Amino acid sequence: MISRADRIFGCLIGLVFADAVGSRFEGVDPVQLRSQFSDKLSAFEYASNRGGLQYTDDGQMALAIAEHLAENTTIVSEALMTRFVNVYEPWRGYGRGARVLIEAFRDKADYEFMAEHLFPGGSLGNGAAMRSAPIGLRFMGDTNRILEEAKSSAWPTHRHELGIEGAQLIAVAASLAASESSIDPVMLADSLLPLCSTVVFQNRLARLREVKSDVDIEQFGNGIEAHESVVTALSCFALYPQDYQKAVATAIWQGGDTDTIGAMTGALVGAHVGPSFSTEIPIERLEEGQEFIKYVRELADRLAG
Ligand code: F2R
Ligand code: MG
Ligand code: MG
Repeated sequence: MISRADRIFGCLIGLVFADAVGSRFEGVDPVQLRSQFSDKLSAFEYASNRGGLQYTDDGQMALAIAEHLAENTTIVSEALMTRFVNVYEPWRGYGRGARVLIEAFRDKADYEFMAEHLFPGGSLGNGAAMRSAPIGLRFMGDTNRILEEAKSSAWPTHRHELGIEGAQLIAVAASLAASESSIDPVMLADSLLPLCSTVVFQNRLARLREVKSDVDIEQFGNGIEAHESVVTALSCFALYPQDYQKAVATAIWQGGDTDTIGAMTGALVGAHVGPSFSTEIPIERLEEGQEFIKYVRELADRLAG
């Protein structure tokens, strides 16, 4: 029996490690990536073991959401944005819109107007989805609540329906990952599809049902937009729900937004299997090593409590 705290720790450390490893290849063309390594596991192992491992905006914002939920019973969008501002380290590599909005909020500029109009209809980037998995574990099993909380978590930076729905899908998938004993493409698609209101995600989830091997994943994209990355990560998880290294290596092997597709995939596998995978990968190479792992462990315990 895997405890709730262990699943949260697995989710957070799985997200952060995959983000750090995937960031080594962010923006790389998959053809180029695949010409440099003999297979996906070699690429994963190479990136895991060379240089320092630092998380990017994905990890920074996901940890901020976990902290917010450890201290509050519900997500308050404005308070969450204040937290994003307080932890903001631009060198970690933020999305263009997210950076503008965080700085506008910090500087008391016309943030509300920008959040609505910086992009047509608001941002549909994957920045809300990359950070929403902890919400699924905090409100595990309560789908309506997860949908509502995920929307509140997206709102500070992502107001487009695709940006919000991406966050909702990853959060509900994290809840399923933690509560269901068996995951596969058909069950994941059938569980998520009825919750979707956008045709874009409905179409992609209908196709997720048919995924049988790695070659079927490429159709879902590797881009920075929510609809070009969220179902890609769901597919990697659904194909390898028990195997962290294979799932994350498959995500990174797609090229493009490798840190983010990796982070979403790693969070879901970690929620499903707990932290058992962490003995097989060098998590102590993350950030300041044992101190950081201890911090994430304590955060998971607080969130579970
Ligand atoms: N930004 C990056 N990586 C590139 C730079 C990293 C480099 N290593 C560095 O050091 O600088 N990665 C991170 O950004 C992604 C998440 O982005 P987020 O938070 O969603 O940002 P944003 O700007 O809101 O959306 C991303 C882009 O999507 C396009 N877009 C958004 N809404 C749109 C709309 N309504 N219409 C058309 N396009 C829209 C824009 O190009 C946005 O800039 C993650 O990959 C994270 O790792
Ligand atoms: Mg990133
Ligand atoms: Mg990214």
